[in-house]
Amino acid sequence: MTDSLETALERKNRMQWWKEAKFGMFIHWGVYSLLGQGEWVMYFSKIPVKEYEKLAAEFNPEQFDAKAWVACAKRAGMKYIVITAKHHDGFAMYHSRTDPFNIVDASPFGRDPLKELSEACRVEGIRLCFYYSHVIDWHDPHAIHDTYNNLWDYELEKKAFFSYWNHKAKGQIRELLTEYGPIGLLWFDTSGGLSKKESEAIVSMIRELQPECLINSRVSHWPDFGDYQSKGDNEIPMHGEETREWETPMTLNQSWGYSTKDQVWKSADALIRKLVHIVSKGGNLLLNVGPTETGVIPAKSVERLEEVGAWLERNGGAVYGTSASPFPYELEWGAVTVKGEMVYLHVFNHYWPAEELVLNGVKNKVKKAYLLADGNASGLPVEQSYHLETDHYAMRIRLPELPPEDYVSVVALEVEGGLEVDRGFIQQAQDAIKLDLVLSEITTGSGMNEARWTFKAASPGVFEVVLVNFKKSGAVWEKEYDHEVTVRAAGQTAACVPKEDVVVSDSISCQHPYTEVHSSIGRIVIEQPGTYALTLSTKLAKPKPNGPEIWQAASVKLRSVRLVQV
Ligand code: JFZ
Repeated sequence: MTDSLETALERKNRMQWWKEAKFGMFIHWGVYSLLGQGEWVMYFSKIPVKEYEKLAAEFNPEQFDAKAWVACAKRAGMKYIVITAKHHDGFAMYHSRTDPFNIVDASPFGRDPLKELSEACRVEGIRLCFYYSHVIDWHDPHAIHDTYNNLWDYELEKKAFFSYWNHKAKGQIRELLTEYGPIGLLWFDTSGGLSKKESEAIVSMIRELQPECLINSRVSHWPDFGDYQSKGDNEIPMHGEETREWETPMTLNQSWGYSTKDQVWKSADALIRKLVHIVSKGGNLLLNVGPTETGVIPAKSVERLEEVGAWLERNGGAVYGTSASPFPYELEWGAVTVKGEMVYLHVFNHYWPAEELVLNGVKNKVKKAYLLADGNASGLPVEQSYHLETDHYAMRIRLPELPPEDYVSVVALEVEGGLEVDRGFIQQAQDAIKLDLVLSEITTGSGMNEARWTFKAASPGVFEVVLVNFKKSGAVWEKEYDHEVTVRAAGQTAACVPKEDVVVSDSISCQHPYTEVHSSIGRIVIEQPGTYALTLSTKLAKPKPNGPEIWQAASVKLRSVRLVQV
């Protein structure tokens, strides 16, 4: 049965465990770990298949311990594991009878690590899932991708796609779904060039073999196929960018497969902030480890995962099983998650306010506020008010002088009837007015597009108009911003050719290979509190394209306009 035939309820039920889980472990592990240069080494170094097979014959990860890996994931607070069953190099990390290029038949290891992981996951109640590179395969002479093929051993003209597709690809997917117990999800990848018909064939086979197994968007032809969207690597979407379930696949450093050189590790602080930020936007975090050639998860990865897990041990109730923040913008001081009548304010410690936290737009009564760390004991004073003339709901929560937690401290609110907020773009106290592009009304013109928002200013004053872009490493800024950008609001105009005025080093929603860049467009004065329109004219105000990848791979991505009170 293909996806088009099933009901929304069937899909919702299948997704339930994944939506509640929020946090999973990604594992990139293979023969490439021997070289310590990441999982694309065969492609970048054009290693001939015969040479790569000799490398496989040296692969003997004798320190591999499935129970230890599952225990690491569990201590980290992760609820599922997605491991590379076969990456682009074509080497199967399990005993495949479809193709002899696998860890049992083509390496001295002789064991089936996925079988051992399957048992360890079953015992610990962790869902086992598989990554499978279904289109790219640099070992097989007939695999064809629209961009990344092994043309140093093989000639494109001599490739016969279906002899790969109907044998190795479909055969191995069948093996993974019939020999390793219940599989939580199949994580397909880089499907460029796969036809809709063949994508549907894979989906039908999966639904037939394991109807409960989830499928990610990279099976291809999303959103016609797939249960949820895998964003681009390390990509966190803007508010409102996703209308379906989604996840951010994220590296702990900047590599997926084991890399001896890459020591650019995200701190535990950054990881916990990014986790709650992603969950507050309604997504899952799939956080990666790249085990070594001996089968060990790098110590720096384990250290960070243990810190994240310790925090989740105390604060997981504000993460697992929660829903997204109803505010349609990021909050400078942290993130909001919701579960029934409970609202969790995840305050980043470096924004812990001197006296009180202000959160505007909460319409209903807060029955009780307390620090999650103290349990129901602390009882924090809450003041709520409504200002008729500006239709503005204000709330102030008095906090202790110091945050109780490491990195992120959670303020729990019990809200009568569940949280209701002003869903407009309102001014938060310590915060800029943030207008995400995907929540604007975009009219496309000949080249220049126009994005339009309405926002509510509570406190008049002078506002810096700031453009927020994510710039991909290697992108040429001037090539994208080769034109004047115009912002109009409150009867005033600010215009300039945007420059890379500020590069934000610790952005909450931007990761390698992008950096967050702020550009000042000028200033506007808001004389009176009230509701205003803002229009932004620029070539980069493009409506979200249909194919997810195009959006994710843009060299400069316009994210939002911010009005920062000066
Ligand atoms: C792919 C793989 O090529 C890579 O080795 C790793 O497994 C990663 C998780 O997935 O890389 C991608 C695929 C898609 C995007 C970016 C990197 N994208 O859509 O932006």
